[in-house]
Amino acid sequence: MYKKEMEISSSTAFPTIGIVLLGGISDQNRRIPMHDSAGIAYSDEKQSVRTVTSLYISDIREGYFNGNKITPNNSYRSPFRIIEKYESQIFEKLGIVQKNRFICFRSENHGILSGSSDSGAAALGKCIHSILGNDLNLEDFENDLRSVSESVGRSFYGGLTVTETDRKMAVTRTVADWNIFKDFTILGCPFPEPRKPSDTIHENIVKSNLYEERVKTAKDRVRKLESLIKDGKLDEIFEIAQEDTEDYHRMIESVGVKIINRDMRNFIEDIKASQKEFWSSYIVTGGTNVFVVCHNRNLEKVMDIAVGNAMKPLKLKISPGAKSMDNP
Ligand code: ADP
Ligand code: 3S4
Repeated sequence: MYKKEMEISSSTAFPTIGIVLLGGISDQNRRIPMHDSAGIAYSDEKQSVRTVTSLYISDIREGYFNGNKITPNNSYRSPFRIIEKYESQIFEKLGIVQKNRFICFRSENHGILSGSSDSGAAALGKCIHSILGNDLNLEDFENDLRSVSESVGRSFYGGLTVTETDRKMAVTRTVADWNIFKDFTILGCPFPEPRKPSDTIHENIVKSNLYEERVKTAKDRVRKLESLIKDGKLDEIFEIAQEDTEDYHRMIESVGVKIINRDMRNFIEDIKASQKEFWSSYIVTGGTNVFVVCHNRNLEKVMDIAVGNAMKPLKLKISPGAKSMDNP
C-alpha cells in the first residue's frame, strides 16, 4: 500500500579522513580516483557525528539537505542522479506502481569536520542497498555513488579501507575492522577559516611535475599499510599517514593550494615537538582541521596542547561502515 510521503528507507554513515590522501580525479562527473588511496571512517564515541539520510515517496520530485529544499538538477555531485538511476528498480522491488510518483530524499549532516560528501554518498547508497540488496553489484554501485563523492567507499565500508583504481573504475575494501583501533583516539581540531572545496585540490594537484611520482608513492604506501595490519603494527599506519600528509600538502602548496594556515602550522609544530615525549601522529585532509591520532592514555596531554592553542577539539574514534536503520 502506498501512503503519501511514505518513508521507504533510512540510513546512517560516518564521515572519513584520508590515511593515504587522494588528490586527482578523472572528471567532475564520475570522480574516479587517479591513484590508490586509503582512509578511515570516524565519529565521536556515541557515533553522533554522522550523516542521516532517508528516502521517501512523494508525488513531486524533491530533496532536503540539512533542512533546506534543493531543486532536482543534473549538476555534478547531485544525489538525484543516483536516485533516478535506481528509481524503477526500487519501485518494482517494493511492489509500488511508479506512475506520477518519485523517490525523494532528506539528508542531515551532524557535527562533521570534513569528509561529509563521503558519508552523504554512503548514507544514500545504504538506503538504496537496504532495498535492493543482492540485486546490486556492489563494485558497480560504489562507482555510481562515486559521482557524489570520490571516496564514498571509505564511509560505505568503514574501518580502515583501501581504494584501488585503474582510472576506469575504483574499488574499496576494508583492510582493518574499526574495532581493532579501540586503543586510539583522534583529536579533531577545527580552525575557523572556511575550507576550500576538494575540487580545488583535485584540479590543481595533477599540474605538479611530481604527480606521477605521487601516484607511485601512494600505491606503495597502500601496500605497506596492508602488511602493517598483518603484522599488527597499528602505530606505523598513522606514522605513514603523517608522512603522507606532509608530502601531500607540500605538493598542493607547490601548485598554489594552501590549506595549512599559520595557526594550523603553529599547532602542528607543537604536536611535533611533543612527539619527542610521547607517540602521536597528525593528519590534515582538504579541510581546515588538524586530526591528531594518539593512544587513549595520552589523550589529556594532546588535549592540553590543543586547548593551549585556543582550540575546541572533538574526541573521535574510528567507526564502522554505513548502517541501515531498517534492517541493521
Ligand atoms: P567534504 O570534505 O566535507 O567531503 P567536499 O568539498 O569534498 O568536502 O564536499 C562537499 C560537498 O559534498 C557538498 O558541496 C555536497 O555536494 C556534498 N555533500 C555533503 N554532505 C552531503 C550529504 N549529506 N548528501 C549528499 N551530498 C553531500
Ligand atoms: C582532499 O576525497 P577532504 C581529500 O584523501 C579528498 O581525504 C578525499 O579530503 C583528501 O576534502 C583525502 O574530504 O577533506
